Amino acid sequence: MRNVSLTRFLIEKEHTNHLITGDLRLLIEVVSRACKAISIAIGKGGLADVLGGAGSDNVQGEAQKKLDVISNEILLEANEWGGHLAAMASEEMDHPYQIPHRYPKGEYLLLFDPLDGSSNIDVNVSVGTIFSVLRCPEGVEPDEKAFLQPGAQQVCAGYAVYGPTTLLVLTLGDGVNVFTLNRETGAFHLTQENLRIPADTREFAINASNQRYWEEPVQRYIGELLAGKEGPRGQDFNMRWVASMVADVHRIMTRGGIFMYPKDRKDPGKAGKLRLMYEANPMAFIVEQGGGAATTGRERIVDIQPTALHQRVPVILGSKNEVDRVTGYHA
Ligand code: AHM
Ligand code: MG
Repeated sequence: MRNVSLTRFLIEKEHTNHLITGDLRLLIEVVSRACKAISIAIGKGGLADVLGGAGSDNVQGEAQKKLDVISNEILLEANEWGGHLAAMASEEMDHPYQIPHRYPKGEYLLLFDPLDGSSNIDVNVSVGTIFSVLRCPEGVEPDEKAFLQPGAQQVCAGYAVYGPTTLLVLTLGDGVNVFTLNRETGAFHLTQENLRIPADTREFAINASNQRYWEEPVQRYIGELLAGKEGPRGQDFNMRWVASMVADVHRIMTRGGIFMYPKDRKDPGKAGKLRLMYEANPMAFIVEQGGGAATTGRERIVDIQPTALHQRVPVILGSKNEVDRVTGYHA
């Protein structure tokens, strides 16, 4: 493969393909630098006293880890002064973050889950950052309402995985590309082009401890997979659950599979566990760009008209034929 840095890749997308604006290129570069800084902070672990809880809760009432707060601050500080953003929103902040008056403003809205899977941090298992980019409608104040656009309007989405290697997986709406951080030079380099998810799979990911709360279509689907060779599918299936969405999705991007955090009856006030705007939408965009599918069981995730910044949705994504099958069971 030709040796292409993220910088060169983005410049070619801007000048040769005219796919992105200079501001969007700057935005992605800045986010990638923030991910590098987060990767370094995570890598220090116990040496820098960054593990453990922060002693605070986020807007969804979940206990924040120190690294949740650190990662959120890294992303805010990196992105606030460059003039490419109108506002930012994060899993860790109740309301959108407005660009301080002393800095220029741009046309994009950036949303992120700064450290996804952070319950895995203290046990040294992969975590990641998920982000989504929208355009702020012209002449509109970048308040919470401006963010409430269907995922189909994303202009870019990506995630970083902080695992044995640090990866940045990116879509600009023309396929999915993977960049690996060279820890010696500090640059991201293109290592996989145009990732494609196999349409069929024998691997599924779901938190089976919630089984008693699942709805009928999911009970049926998982029951059939578990029945294996002797069941209606006539073949055995394998199961994986990292409990870091970035790691589970990245496995699916690499070798196929289906990931489900479906609607369940555990908490009638919640439609699912994962958040639409900065988890489900960016991952759905990436998975669809890789030839996979992403639905709630009832509709395509990126078609949902959001009603709140932190709203939750059921998520079923991955290999197309399996996602279509479960979605069909809901019909
Ligand atoms: P987080 O954003 O607070 O880390 O929560 C999201 C995570 C996902 O990464 C993962 O798929 C899921 O929660 C795991 O949930 P569970 O602990 O119920 O298995
Ligand atoms: Mg998350």
